[in-house]
Amino acid sequence: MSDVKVVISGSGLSHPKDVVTNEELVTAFNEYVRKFNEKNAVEIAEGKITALLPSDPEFVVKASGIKNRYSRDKANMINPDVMFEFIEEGSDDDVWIQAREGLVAARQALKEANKSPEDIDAVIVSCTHKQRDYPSIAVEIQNQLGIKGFGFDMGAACSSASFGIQVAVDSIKAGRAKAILMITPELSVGKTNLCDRDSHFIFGEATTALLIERADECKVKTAFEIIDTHIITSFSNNIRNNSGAHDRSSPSTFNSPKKFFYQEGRKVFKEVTPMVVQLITEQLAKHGLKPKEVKRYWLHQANINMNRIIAERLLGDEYTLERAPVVLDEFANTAGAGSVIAFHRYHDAGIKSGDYGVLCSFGAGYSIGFVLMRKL
Ligand code: CO8
Repeated sequence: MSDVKVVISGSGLSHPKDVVTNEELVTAFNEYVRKFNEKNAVEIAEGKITALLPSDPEFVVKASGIKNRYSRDKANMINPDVMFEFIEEGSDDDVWIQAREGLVAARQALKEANKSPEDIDAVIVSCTHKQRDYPSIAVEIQNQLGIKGFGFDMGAACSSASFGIQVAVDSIKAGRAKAILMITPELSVGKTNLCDRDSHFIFGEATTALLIERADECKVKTAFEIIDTHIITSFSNNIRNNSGAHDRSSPSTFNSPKKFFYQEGRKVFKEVTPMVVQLITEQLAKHGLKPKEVKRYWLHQANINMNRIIAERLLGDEYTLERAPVVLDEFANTAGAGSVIAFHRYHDAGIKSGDYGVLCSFGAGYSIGFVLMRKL
């Protein structure tokens, strides 16, 4: 690989305006449960159907750190007779919501980097779910911004952003682009089973954008040089979603709960936590760095207890929320966008020139992505 230096010179964040609190979500869920149990009282008494158990806002905060999430369709999300978020597709001539959110975040990133669309050669959309198969969301955003060059969609579930960063860095180092917008527009609620007690509270919606470019093209002094990226995957069924190309061709699975996100949350917690600590520690060692020498960790935002354990193992007695900030309380789990939201919100205060930061995401696959940066 060439010795071209690559930086992140801008970031952006957009999200729907409606906030759904745990209390609102749980009230709707519990009313859904009450109605379900009432409707199926006879079968439940005969042991043919298992009664549903209620959810609890205190459990949600304690088990996950989540207090609120942003929604695009709050009314239906907390309507016990609907329990779903509807998003209008629009006509083929409209710019669809995933691209519109991406445009908002992308324009913020361009502004922070003091760049215009003419300076950009490529758009990568890397996220968990696409609103449609094609034309790709990236090409739609590219078209709206008037960017020449190329755009494509990719994804690695919760690790989508860090995997997207690696692809962008590699493309720039290979000379295929000077500057790339890497966008993570997550529409997670559509794949959240709001009738499932174990997971109804987990996800919220947000979109992030990063402007990644050659250091010698960078116009701002506040950028972060990307020193290293590393991605790994290891197959696991513990986080899964069986929706895909054959959704409409199999009546037997059409309404299956497996078309939504489902997981063995405890197993994920136990298995992924040590993998993340090991990967970060090993990658830092390759650069002669100890975990405590990293000023800030922008970790994937799935679970506050998981993040605390990872950060405590890395930072020991130096662990504070300032060193590994959390945005779960406001956003919930926003899949691939979480670590970039943490970066976007917490990359200025307390970080000076020369300081190291690590962005690390982890999730379904399993997939883990590591990005080591140093502030210019
Ligand atoms: N209310 C009240 N009680 C509950 C609830 C609830 N809603 N849910 C479970 N309980 C009860 C259980 O019944 C259990 O009771 P008992 O002890 O009597 O059996 C008790 O609470 C404990 O249950 P759990 O063991 O399941 O609870 P945990 O403490 O493990 O917390 C979590 C559950 C929060 C799910 C936790 O395991 C977790 O967050 N794990 C990490 C998972 C993770 O990081 N997953 C990554 C997912 S994101 C990702 O990879 C991207 C995927 C793509 C995005 C898709 C977008 C839709």
